[in-house]
Amino acid sequence: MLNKIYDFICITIIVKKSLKLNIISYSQKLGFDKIGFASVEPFVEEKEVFRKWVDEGRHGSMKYLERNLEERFDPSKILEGCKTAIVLAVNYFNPDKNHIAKINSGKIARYAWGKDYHKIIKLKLISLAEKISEIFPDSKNMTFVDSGTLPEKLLAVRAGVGWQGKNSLILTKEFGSYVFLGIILTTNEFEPDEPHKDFCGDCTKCLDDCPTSAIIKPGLVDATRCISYWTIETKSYIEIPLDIVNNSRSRVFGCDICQEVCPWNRFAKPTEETEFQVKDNRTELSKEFIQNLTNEEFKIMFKDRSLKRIKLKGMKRNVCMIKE
Ligand code: B12
Ligand code: SF4
Ligand code: SF4
Repeated sequence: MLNKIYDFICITIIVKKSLKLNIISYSQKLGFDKIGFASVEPFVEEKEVFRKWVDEGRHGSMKYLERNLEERFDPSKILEGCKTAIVLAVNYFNPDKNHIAKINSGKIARYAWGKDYHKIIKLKLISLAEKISEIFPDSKNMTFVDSGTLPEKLLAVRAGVGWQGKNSLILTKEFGSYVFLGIILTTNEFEPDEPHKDFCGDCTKCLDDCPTSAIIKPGLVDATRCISYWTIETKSYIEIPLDIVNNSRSRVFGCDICQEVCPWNRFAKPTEETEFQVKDNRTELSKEFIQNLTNEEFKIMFKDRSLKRIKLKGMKRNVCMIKE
């Protein structure tokens, strides 16, 4: 009798492992570069760090971050019966020799060189979620990318996808920090992976080199001091503060400085995702080009790119960031 129970347990473990491998291999077929599985216990301490960050107003005008605090740090409150968070990462790195923009030109952050990642990652996540439903017909699955709903970076660390660097971003040994994250919450239980170890060591390069001192302590960014926030998240009629403009290093849309200085990004490899290849060779935009751009041209040119988010008005406002 005991032997039979033992055999049953062994078979169950083997079947579970092989189904997990099945999901991993399907994720690779879809073009995900990394995958990890995390349990979904609430993040208790991190919730308090986040609450304080919001209370101090460091989220600026991103009001969506004030909502649903309890759900955000407890995935089972978002998906009833949730057992696992599957964390996916896609490398989006494109090499570029000119980190410094040409005179009278503004740099676009790397994440916006190809097509808008939100749609591309979402479609991949949906395909993977469908595969999970096929294998586990009783499971419920939800997909997330860059949503206000979940702490994607904390889940990525717990799932062993990467560690949270002092610049607050997820770093991977294979691709550095130029990876997008996507999450699937599922009611199916998968064996969790080991959380990722921290490999920042004594390095403080990102803290030292952030031009606006936005990294207020290791792992925590004050959005209201961050160039990325000012050039992407704020309404076009809001003037960018002078001390941010004066230290802009000609970043006209987003900012990559705390990633460009990171030693781990020496290991970044070009992305294999065709949708993230550089479009029209536009990694920077000249002041003159932006000033002469019409609404129609802007709409056509940036139709499927992240830049369209700020509209032409936002782009023209951001011209103040371009140094002569
Ligand atoms: C709001 C937001 C922003 C804001 C605020 C950024 C920030 N760092 O908080 C702004 C607009 C500034 C921004 C900018 C960028 N963003 Co953004 N952003 C988000 C979003 C939606 C939420 C992040 C958040 O919750 N911030 C609030 C702070 C308080 O939370 P936190 O950073 O996780 O901080 C926790 C840790 O500090 C931890 N903690 C506590 N103590 C300690 C101690 C140590 C040592 C450590 C390491 C951690 C730690 O607890 C905190 C609270 O939970 C996420 C998607 C998501 N849902 O997670 C994308 C996301 C983080 N963004 C992303 C990207 C690509 C960017 C940019 C690179 C874009 C660009 N090139 O301009 C920049 C990078 C700027 C930077 N250095 O962070 C990617 C990052 C991918 C990656 N490899 O990590 C994400 C994950 C979107 C995605 N799905 O891919 N972003
Ligand atoms: S994105 Fe730029 S401004 Fe924001 S923390 Fe990094 S280096 Fe500083
Ligand atoms: S620059 Fe140094 S401290 Fe900052 S994220 Fe990279 S390794 Fe960590």
